[in-house]
Amino acid sequence: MSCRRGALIVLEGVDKAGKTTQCKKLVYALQKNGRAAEMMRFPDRTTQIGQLISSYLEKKNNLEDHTIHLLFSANRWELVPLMKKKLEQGITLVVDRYAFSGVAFTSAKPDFSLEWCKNPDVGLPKPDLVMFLQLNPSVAAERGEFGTERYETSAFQRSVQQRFEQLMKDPSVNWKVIDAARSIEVVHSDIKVLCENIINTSENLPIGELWK
Ligand code: ADP
Ligand code: 2DT
Repeated sequence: MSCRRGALIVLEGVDKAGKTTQCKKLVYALQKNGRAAEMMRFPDRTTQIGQLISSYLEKKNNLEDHTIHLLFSANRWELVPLMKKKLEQGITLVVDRYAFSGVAFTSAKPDFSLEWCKNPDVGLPKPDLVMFLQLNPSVAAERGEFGTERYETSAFQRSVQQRFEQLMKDPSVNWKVIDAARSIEVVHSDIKVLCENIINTSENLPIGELWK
């Protein structure tokens, strides 16, 4: 007898858009409604590859730009067997950043095309829903200072935002843009409705392949 699968739900957006806050609230709300749900985040800094990525982000090591891009992708691929297993067990996965961040951040660097950046992630489990938390950089700035990690500057974040906008033109991905300038609770209730719907509509569908 086949069990209904969980949904693969991704939250994307620039720094301080509220991704982590909303992922946690969503998982809690789904669980409270009796749904099996778990949070994941990329990069997953706990694996060996993840530790290499983490020291790169903390500027403790320097890696060549193509190399770090491929490591971010490898960090997703190494988690794919676990993700598939959980989805097949009926667990909904709420993921803080995915391949879209991978492409948006690397392609914001000079001389990287969107196409080259997408390639290593082609064939990953395709999210049933990708919510983009849209936030104006000036509002993001009011949410506190940038940290000290790599990429945490407003000029770089503006380029990342432009790359996300290009990625969102792709109709093969189920994008939903969420106005993240509203209160945490208002954003949460929008997200919850979208997710309850997608969990119901994807439970009998096979897991898709990203960008294929
Ligand atoms: P991200 O994961 O996108 O970087 P976070 O969820 O860590 O963002 O939130 C960044 C900061 O902004 C945190 O201090 C958080 O409490 C605050 N924050 C998140 N959502 C909102 C919101 N809708 N309105 C105001 N502040 C918010
Ligand atoms: P946080 O852990 O604060 O989300 O920061 N990034 C992320 C990439 O450059 N490529 C990727 O594939 C992913 C998933 C975005 C993580 C930083 O790493 C960037 C910010």
